[in-house]
Formats: sequence, C-alpha cells, structure tokens
Amino acid sequence: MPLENYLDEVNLKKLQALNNPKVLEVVETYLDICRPKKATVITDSEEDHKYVKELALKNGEEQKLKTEGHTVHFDGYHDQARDKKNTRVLLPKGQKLSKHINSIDRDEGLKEIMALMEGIMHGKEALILFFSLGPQNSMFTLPALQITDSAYVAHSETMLYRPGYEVFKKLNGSPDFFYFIHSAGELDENNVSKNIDKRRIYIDLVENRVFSVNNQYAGNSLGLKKLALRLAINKAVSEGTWLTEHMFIGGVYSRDRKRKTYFLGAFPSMCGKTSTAMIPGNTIVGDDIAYIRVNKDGEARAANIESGIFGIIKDVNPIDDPLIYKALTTPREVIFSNVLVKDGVPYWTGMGKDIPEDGINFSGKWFKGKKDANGNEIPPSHPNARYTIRLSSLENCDPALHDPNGVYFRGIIYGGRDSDTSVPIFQSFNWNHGVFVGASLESETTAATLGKVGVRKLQPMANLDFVVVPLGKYFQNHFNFVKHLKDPHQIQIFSTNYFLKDENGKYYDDKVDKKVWLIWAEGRVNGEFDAIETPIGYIPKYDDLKQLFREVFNKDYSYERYEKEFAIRINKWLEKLERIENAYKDEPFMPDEFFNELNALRQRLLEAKERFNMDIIPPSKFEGKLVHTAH
Ligand code: SPV
Ligand code: MN
Repeated sequence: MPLENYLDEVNLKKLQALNNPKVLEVVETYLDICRPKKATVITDSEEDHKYVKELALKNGEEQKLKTEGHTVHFDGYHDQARDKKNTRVLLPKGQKLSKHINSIDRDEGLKEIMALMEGIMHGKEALILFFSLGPQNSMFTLPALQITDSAYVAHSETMLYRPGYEVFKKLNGSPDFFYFIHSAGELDENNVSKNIDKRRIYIDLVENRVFSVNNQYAGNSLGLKKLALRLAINKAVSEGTWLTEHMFIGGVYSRDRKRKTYFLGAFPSMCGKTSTAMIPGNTIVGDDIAYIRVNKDGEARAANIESGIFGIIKDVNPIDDPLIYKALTTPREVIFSNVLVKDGVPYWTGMGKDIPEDGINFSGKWFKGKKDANGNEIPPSHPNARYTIRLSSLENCDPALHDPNGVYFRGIIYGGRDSDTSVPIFQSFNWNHGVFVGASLESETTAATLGKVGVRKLQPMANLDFVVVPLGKYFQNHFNFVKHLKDPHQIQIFSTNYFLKDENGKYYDDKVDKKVWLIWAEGRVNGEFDAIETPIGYIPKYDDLKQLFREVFNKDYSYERYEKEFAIRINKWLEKLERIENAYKDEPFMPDEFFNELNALRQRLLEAKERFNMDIIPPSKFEGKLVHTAH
C-alpha cells in the first residue's frame, strides 16, 4: 500500500525531504508488513522528541514519577534481560559460524520472522526515527533508521543516541545505513509484551538490518544498542581497519591530577564496567560501546557511539556512585525501568535507603514475601533493573564526548568476574599478548542475561554475545589492528579482576579499590611505575600500591594481602589455559598468533612452577625481575 495510507502529509514530507529512495522503500515495505494504524516521522527537532516522550506516557508504556522529568517503565516478568537463546544470526547457505554463535539458516529465519511481523503493529502507531551512531559527520558516523511501535523504545533512543535526521539528509540518497524493525507485539493489561514465546531477534548481515519482535527490554528491543553493535562488528571485521567493542571510554587522572589519560575497558555485563568508567575523580566518555578507528596520522582514536547510559541501578547509592545517585534523584529526564515504585517514588536494592514493603514492580502489585509461579521470592526491584539518562546529566561527563575526532587513548582494560585465578591487575607484555588476554577472558554469569548465574563462561573481549562473525576472524582483526598504528606501543593492554576471593570466600578488594589499579595503569603507560615481571604479565610493586592506597584512601594496604592477591596461581592458570584451548581448538580461522601466545604463557607458567616448586607463587618470588617500561 502507498505510504499515504500510514503517513499524513506532514509526515510524508519529512520522509521525502531526505531524498533517499532506500529509506522510502524500507519504510513502505515494513509498514505494509506490520500494518500499524498510522506512522509518525521523528526528526531531530525538540518538538518531535517531545512528541515521543508524551506518546510513551499516553500509551501507558511509561508513567510519570514525582520528580520532574522522571518516568518509570516496566518490562514483562520474563523480559528482564537479553534473550541470548532467541537472538540469532541469519546465516546464508554455505557459510559457517563459530559454535559459540547462535544462528539460523537465513531463508528459514527470514520466513519465520516475516510471518511473526505480519500485522504485528495492528492498532498501534509506528514511529520512524533517524540516528547517528557516533558523533555526527565524523569518521565514526554510521547512520541508522529505527522503526518501532514502542514509544518507550523510541524515547530511550532519543536519550541514548545522537539524532540523525540531518545526517540522513547528507547521505545524498546513499543506501548505506543500518536499519532496525522492532515491535513489542501484542501487549497485556500491564502494557507489557504478551507473546514472549514468540520473542525473536534476528540479525541479517546481508542487508545490515535487524528484526526484533515481542519484547521491550532495551537490550533486546533498541536497535541502536546491542543490535547495531552486532552489525558494526561485522562491518569492522570485513573492512579490516577498525574495531567495534563492548567498551567504556574514560579519562583517568594521574596520582598528582596533572595528567589525564584515556582508557577503554571491556567487562561482561555486571562486572564493573560502568563503575570503572564512573570512578570518582575521573571523567566518562561512554560506558558501553566504543568504535576505534585510526586517523590520518596513524593514531588510534575512540568514540562513544552513544550519548547516554542504560545502567544497572542495583547498588547505586550515595556512597558507591555519588554522581549517578545525584543524577537519579534530581529533576531531569530519567527513565527508571523495573524498579519498585511507591507513591511516585522509585526504590531499588542497594540504594542505601529503606525500601517499602509494597508497591508496583516488574511483577505488578508487589508486597514483601510475594512469590513467583516457581515459588521463588520476588525481589522489590529486579537485579537487572536500570536507569536511562543522558551522559550530559553527569557532572563527570568528559568534554570530548561529541568530539568528531574521538579521543586519543593509551590503554585497554579487560576484566571479568573471576573468583579464583587471576590477580587484581596486570599489564600484558605487548599487543599480541594483550589480544590473547582479551580473547581468553572468562566470567561467571550474572543477571544481565537470562539463565543461571555464577557459571564460568568464556567471554572474549566481553563481546562474545555480540560477535556475529567467526571468532577467529574477529581475533585476527584485533591482532592486525596494531599494524595500522604509527606507534605500536600507543595502546597498552591490562587485565583486572575485581572479584578475587580469599580462602573464606570473601572478596579481597573493596568496590572502590579499582581506583588504585587504574591510577597504576595510568602511571604505567606514562612511564611512572616500575613493575614486576611474572609469567602472566607485569604486576605492581608492593611499595607503589602501599603508597597509592595511602594517598587515595588514606588506607593501609598490607603486605600480607599483596602477597596473597597478587600471587600467581599456577594450577588455576593452567586449568584456565586448558579450558581456553578446548574452547578454541576446533574454531575455524583461529590466528596462529593466538596459539603462539597460549603456548608461550603455558611454558612460562610451567617453568615458574618447576623453578619455585610451588603452585601458588607469591609476588615476592618474582621481585628480581623488575622492569621499567613494558617495551
Ligand atoms: C549489557 O548487558 O551489556 C548492557 C545492557 O549493556 S543491554 O542493553 O541489555 O545490553
Ligand atoms: Mn553492555
């Protein structure tokens, strides 16, 4: 049917003003399939953004809270996290992917999803939105079109991404953009997706598009977030000159606060990514997704493709996250999701305040002791409850957020949830070793994805959930990346572990201690601290940490703790290497560099084991191997 069927004259004009035949074709095709009662085009204007915000309230997808600008949104009881099982890459015949990547035959998947989309927007209003992934008009910019029948999804995207209607105008009719079709599907009386069994997120690399139906949780529904991340990874790997990563970007200050050095960090969900990016005293450019490109001077530069945060709210309190807490408790645009609401006030676990014993939450009417169908007690707020804010709402937002040149950065940090193997921080010997460290990242599962928590899983670069190309090719792109750089030592790679436990199951580190590890890393890339060479990499000297803990927290850092938490647990590491080897040995396209690093590390561990005749080797044993710089 012609577009006039869905769009009134004003909206049609907005669409036609883009002069882009593919935009018209995509919009017409999917409106015809999804058949909304009408469609509205959202430009970059404030007026249009206001329309989206108000529609979310009118539709009942969001409710106003007491504080000015605050709203709450609920996702369905079984739609509280990313659905890995039903997120699949559409695989063309004859192509192969890793066993770690969920896929479905492309023809079969397209047939299934098209059938599910048939008339799915019945009776609803579709919104057509345009965004720019990354700063507009920069080497990072990727234009993206979103069609959704959820005003909550659209509202979230207007807060989390840069507007792109004007970017589309400048495309001069080019068909080179990503597009996303989303429908929450039929809604129940609480306005949540009803047909969760028909939830599907299908990624089509051939056409740079993603279809997502019967869901609302942002990690499943927002095209611009994890869906675009997947398309961009494919684009980066096939172009071979840049990286798309699940990383924060932040400015880390030196101990004397005279120097600021940008770092990137990849941590699986709920493993400290946002809190590392939000360390008090430092600045934040982004907390979730980074594009890394090389400029004409051969410098690696990073940009946040987002302009907001969709963050975990659990444990956000005035002590641990003062800046976020302040932003969440003062008037401004904030969407709370899946928290507890009573009398127009949001509450969440770990907020440092008493929580009411009843209210409305993701299960509907809630009271203390309420149980779900399986007899499990329902918490007041979901462990994956979140807030959506603009980065500009934060006092520590870095001025370079929208810099079209991105930021020049010196370090990458990989960190997982590891209770028994690695040390709080180490620096890798060189780029290839660092890529191996990222590729062999493991983490114990959390509530950020559906399924059991606490199971150790492979999490290469904290990006496994989003890698849609064979892993070997993804790693090869990382190994090759350094060749594009003028200074191969520009980027030093670190590994952190905030979750190491002692023999009584108690964490060695306090939540805030990560500040010291980061100051050490910042000093290392600027030639400030010596380090001790161990089989796994360079680790800090006791004296430096002792002094830093004193300076930063006025806290005593005991030698005993150092000797324990920085010990090299040889057998645990060897077990890890065996797991890693098994996981990757049958992977196609695995780079030789990967196995060279694996074998070299194993060799170093075995040599140390033999030399000291010990399984757990305290750092003092390696003290003779003091090194100044890493290269
Ligand atoms: C993550 O889980 O990595 C997130 C939230 O950043 S989601 O939008 O669900 O991906
Ligand atoms: Mn994430």
